[in-house]
Amino acid sequence: MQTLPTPPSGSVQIEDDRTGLSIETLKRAFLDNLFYIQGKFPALASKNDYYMALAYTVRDRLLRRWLNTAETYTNTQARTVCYLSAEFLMGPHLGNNLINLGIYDQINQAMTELGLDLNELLQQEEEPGLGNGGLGRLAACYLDSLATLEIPALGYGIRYEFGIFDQEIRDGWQVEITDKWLRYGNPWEIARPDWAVEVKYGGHTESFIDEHGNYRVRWVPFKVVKGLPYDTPILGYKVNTANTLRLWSAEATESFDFGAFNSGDYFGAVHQKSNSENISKVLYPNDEQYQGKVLRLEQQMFFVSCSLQDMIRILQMQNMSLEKFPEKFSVQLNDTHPAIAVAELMRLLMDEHGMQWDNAWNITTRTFGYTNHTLLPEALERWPLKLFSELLPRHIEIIYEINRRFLDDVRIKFPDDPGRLSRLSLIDESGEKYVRMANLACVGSSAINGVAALHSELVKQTVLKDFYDMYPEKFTNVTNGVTPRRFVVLSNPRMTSLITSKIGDNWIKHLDELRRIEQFADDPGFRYEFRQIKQAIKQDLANHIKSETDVEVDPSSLFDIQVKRIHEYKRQHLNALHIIHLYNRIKANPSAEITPRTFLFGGKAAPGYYMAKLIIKFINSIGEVVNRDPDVAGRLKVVFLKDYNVKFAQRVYPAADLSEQISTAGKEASGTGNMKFSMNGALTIGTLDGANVEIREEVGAENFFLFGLTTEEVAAKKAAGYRPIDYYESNNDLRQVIDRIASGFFSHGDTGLFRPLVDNLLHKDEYLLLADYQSYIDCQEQVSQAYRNWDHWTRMSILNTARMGKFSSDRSIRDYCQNIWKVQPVPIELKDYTQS
Ligand code: OAK
Repeated sequence: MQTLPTPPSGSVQIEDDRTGLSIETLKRAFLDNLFYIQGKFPALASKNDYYMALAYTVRDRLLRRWLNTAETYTNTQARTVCYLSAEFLMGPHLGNNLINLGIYDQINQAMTELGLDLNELLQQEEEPGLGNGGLGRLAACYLDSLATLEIPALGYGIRYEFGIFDQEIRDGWQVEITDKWLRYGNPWEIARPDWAVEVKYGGHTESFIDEHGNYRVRWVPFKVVKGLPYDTPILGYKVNTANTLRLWSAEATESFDFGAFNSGDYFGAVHQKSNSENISKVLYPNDEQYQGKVLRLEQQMFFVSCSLQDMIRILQMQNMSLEKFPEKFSVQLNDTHPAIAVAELMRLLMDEHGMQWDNAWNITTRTFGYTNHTLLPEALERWPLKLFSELLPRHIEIIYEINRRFLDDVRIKFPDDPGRLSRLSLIDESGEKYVRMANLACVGSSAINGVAALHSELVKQTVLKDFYDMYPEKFTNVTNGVTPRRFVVLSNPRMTSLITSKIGDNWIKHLDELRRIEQFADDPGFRYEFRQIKQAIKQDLANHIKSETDVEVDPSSLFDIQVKRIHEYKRQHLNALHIIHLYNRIKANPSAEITPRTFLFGGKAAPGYYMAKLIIKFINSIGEVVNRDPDVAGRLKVVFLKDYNVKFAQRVYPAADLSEQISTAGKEASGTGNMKFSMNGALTIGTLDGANVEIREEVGAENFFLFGLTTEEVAAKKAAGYRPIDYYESNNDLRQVIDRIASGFFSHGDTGLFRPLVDNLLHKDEYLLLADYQSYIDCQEQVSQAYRNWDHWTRMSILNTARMGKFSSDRSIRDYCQNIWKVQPVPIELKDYTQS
């Protein structure tokens, strides 16, 4: 074991300007950072300089907590959660840190006194968009809750140089722009070059017998890449705990390969360097769409190996034996992207640390938990065996051995069942051979969970059924949650103040306490204030829309919002069909009584997903016609807001009246946007899918607009040979809607543009839009009627907010801690270094 020098005693002197919270100190510290870090004086400073100076001022105030936390965890050898995720969609840090530090108001005042506008500075932050959507944002919410609950935790992922692309809309189409989020520097991270590690790829393996007579394997790689950790503090809400998000950046092992350089191969030397650095270059922008690219597998192996090596370093630094690995760490696999960790931990324990198979396997399986985030077959990761073996020759050997032993166990439990064996095998041998990552995750983990009650049941009945038969005890549910700090307190300060004025602020950490505002749902004064706040926020959003798109929307109209990734299963085009239905009604009868609505959409499409991109064009084309038709004026508006991201999400959720959660039943694993909307008082129109089911249970069926087929009905309809054309033929209204699209009405007479969409709906309709159409339209009519009764609508809205306690990510994290991770809080005492 590595012996480390005893650290020098004594403590750091931290100046008051780095910790002090008085307005005067904050102002002085801010100007100091502007001068000494940004190298600017006020007359020359840009908005970004001011943002950076403020960010450093806030970071200084985090550091003592961060270092105290690390010190406490080290001294107590605390059991730690390691959350392995290829994505962390953090969103802007500044506002969140102000909330969690409890200094939002002080900083606001300090900035005002300096003649600056805090809101403008908050808008200046370039958000780290290191994720695609739900899975990455969930990881970010979980880090917030882990810190708030004082649970020792590390988030491990990749420091992509380019995160999710920025979306522009040109002529109604999505255009992707690279996300250069690091271009002005990142004040929140600290590089830790001392803790860099190496990751191997390619080459071959050699076996040998060691000095104890044991069979051992040595891996001779083709290339080695260096992983450099960058740490970001994750502060909990009003606690001293500041955990760490550790993201790995890839570098060449030598910044120049001098061998190649001296032999005259200058190009080869530079090429090798840039090749290595490519590994952490860019986030793959596909959401729930598997792409078998070798660089993606390199990325997965990269962050997994770096992270596991880092855990071993931490264990050794704390003088703990490797045997203690599963007691020291509980490692959660966020979907199958990090599933290679099962084979990599085996390799590290056996090849690098001399452990025998049985012992290594016992440690490995006690360490991991696996969360499944989707049932979509196209998201299932399976690597072509050839590609996998070439890149990871040692891992494939280990996987074969895991498989051999596992299939022996299967044979004992299920004799004479070759079909089952081939379905459970880690290797798919039905045609071209593949390595099945979900199977590896299931065999190598002691717990497997879905992300909502319905989803966890479906996991057991469908994708992982054979594993459920084999290991029923491993399966459990943890319903997703979202952090109320970012998505209520920071996003909706006005509603936060109103609630706090009635019930105090305990609810921010104990969201169940929101129930206490139920008693005010019938109080006319409270209703009035609640509604006024919603109106004011809608006005703000309307101003924003006007400045972004030049479209005027009426803030007293019903704000009907669907923001999420664009995907056929999420059915943004069903929403669009409803808009056309309303439009047709007005055209047929210009004096028809229609509740005025503003339809807002936002979301990115995977760059290679043709149908999703066509749906964006479709929505924009409808908007173009509807927004300028004088017959419709004042009643319908359609806006697609570009570049939906966390920063924008925070503006949108509080402004919604109606939240569209309309996926085909059985397709949306959970959804988390549904929770954010409802917490902010929006009513949901939704199917019985994902967490909608539980949201409806909590808020009450009478406060939720339900429509559509159930999962069982969807399955039955498909099994019976679903024919969408029958719906088209038998429903006049639907036929008129589809015919309008097909006629070229929304495409300047071009009947070809939306043909693929129409043909798909009429002849395939995998996601059953036509089967759910009438139910959706009828339900939307109920929404329109309900919105006419302002008072009752506000009551329902208040009850939605009041009953969302279950969906705090604090509850999810408590569930994980109790049922899966078996980890306890470790409170952090704030040491005052300045006193010693
Ligand atoms: C992305 C890539 C591969 C597999 C799953 C995803 C993903 O983002 N899934 C989403 O995860 C969210 C968090 O659990 C859920 O709320 C969404 O329903 C699910 O689609």
